[in-house]
Amino acid sequence: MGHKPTITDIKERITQARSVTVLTGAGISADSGVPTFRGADGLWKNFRPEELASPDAFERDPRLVWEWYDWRRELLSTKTPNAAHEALVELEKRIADFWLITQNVDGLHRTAGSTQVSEIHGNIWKVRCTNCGMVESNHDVPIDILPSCTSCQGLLRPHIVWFGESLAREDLDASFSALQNCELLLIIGTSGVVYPAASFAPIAKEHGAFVVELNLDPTPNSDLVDVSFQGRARDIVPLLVTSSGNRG
Ligand code: BJW
Ligand code: ZN
Repeated sequence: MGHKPTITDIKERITQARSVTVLTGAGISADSGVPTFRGADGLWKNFRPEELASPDAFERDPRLVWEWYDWRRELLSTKTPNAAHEALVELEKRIADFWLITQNVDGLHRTAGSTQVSEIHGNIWKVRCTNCGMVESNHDVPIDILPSCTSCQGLLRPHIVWFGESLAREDLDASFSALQNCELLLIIGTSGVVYPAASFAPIAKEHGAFVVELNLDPTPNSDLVDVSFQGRARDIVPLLVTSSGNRG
């Protein structure tokens, strides 16, 4: 029935909404110059994911895994949030009931100023002791390889959720609550293949949310969502969510 909703239609819906949840992936940071995971120049290109982003890989060769993370931290240290990150900060201020779920570990949402956010795959600027479990911020570039715990000398690992590891209970609880209670879910720049985040669109849909997807390309979720826009995050997100997006 009717035409495909336009960006202006969705902007209107978002303006009217009391509760909005946003799910982001690597595509939103691509516009800050951060490589994605599965793109042509993605981070996995020269490695299979299970070779680096798994507990087994770290046990087998912690030095190799830390070198990969050190390289990514160095790359990230030069990157800053873009207009899409900034638009979501404005949205958080405007919407009474707002939650941002990000799969990104780069911390750019918090750097931009978002506070109501679950970093469900962790944060590359935090380390965790494999012996005593202590978590702390670490911004060293380069980082000492292999880094060790200041309180027990145990081996530190990135505070990141690897394949086969469970997400933190509190992040899952916050995410499910936000997905089940939102009027509108906005999904930005994720390929939608990694679980549990890949199930978030169907969960919100089942609970009655209007689901909007924004990606450069179609995804496995494109048929399920209410409307799918193709474009770059930094161009489209400001049009969808900011008051200044009205003009022009
Ligand atoms: C743009 C753009 C622009 C580009 N503008 N868009 C079968 C069923 C269910 C589950 C499983 C299963 N088999 C295995 C599993 C479990 C596994 C899983 O899902 N595997 C799949 C690959 C099948 N999941 C897990 O293990 C999770 N844990 C878990 O399930 O625990 C319970 C359990 C335990 C044991 C057994 C079974 C269950 C944990 C997953 C953690 C994933 N972590 C990673 C790596 C972190 C390491 C690190 O960063 O250092 O997180 S994987 C990697 O993918 C990273 C990302 O957060 C995540 C998602 O990627 P994302 O963000 O979607 O990026 P891309 O690159 O894939 O896509 C970018 C998109 O942007 C593209 O679509 C572009 O088009 C678009 N784009 N530029 C707009 N400018
Ligand atoms: Zn320790």
